[in-house]
Amino acid sequence: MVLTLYKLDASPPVRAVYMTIEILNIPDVQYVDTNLFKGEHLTEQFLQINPQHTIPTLKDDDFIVWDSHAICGYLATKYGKDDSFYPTDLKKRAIIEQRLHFDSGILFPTIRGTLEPILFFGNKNVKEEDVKKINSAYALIEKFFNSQWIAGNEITIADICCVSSISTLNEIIPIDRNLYPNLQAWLDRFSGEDFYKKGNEPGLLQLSELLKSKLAS
Ligand SMILES: N[C@@H](CCC(=O)N[C@@H](CS)C(=O)NCC(=O)O)C(=O)O
Repeated sequence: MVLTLYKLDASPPVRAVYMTIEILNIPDVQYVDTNLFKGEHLTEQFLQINPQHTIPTLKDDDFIVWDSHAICGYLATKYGKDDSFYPTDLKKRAIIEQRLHFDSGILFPTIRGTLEPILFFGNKNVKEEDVKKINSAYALIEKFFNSQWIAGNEITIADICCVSSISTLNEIIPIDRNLYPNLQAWLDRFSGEDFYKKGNEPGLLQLSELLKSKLAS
């Protein structure tokens, strides 16, 4: 059985999958660079694999799935020693799904809407409307916390998917600790974790440096 992940290290949803792979200790994943800046996601070969032309995309033998949330759920279910990382309990699972949809529907579109004009179309600043969207996303998620992790007392795929996005937004508009103390405390909780250091920080740094260079050029 061979797992292949089509990826670009700087991509937030790819980093969510990296962290999931680290947490689950999945060995022998093959990584295939798919450079969006060179249009490698639009080749006939990649479109055969994923007609939506997004990364991350996972191939597990002849089974293919894309979207980080679906991939993390698949890997957690297949490789988790127990179900704590993606609980099957009805209500725990429902809260996790809500956080994942928040990531898909609010956090990631905010990142994409803010960064695409800068990284791909030559814009030289973060638009005021995007600053507002980012702060409004922070204000919403701040109210989600009633436990240590984002969907309960144990770390789940909801934390992993949301932190790849929130750590990215934090590079664009730093979180104001006074306004969003729960969010900042949650983000700080990851900094000592090996899976975060290996799975998120290198790609986050790449993206942050790319952003700075585009804004300065
Ligand atoms: N909801 C998707 C978003 C995936 C996505 O849009 N990835 C970006 C890179 S960060 C991409 O592949 N963009 C190329 C395209 O949409 O053509 C996920 O969580 O995987």
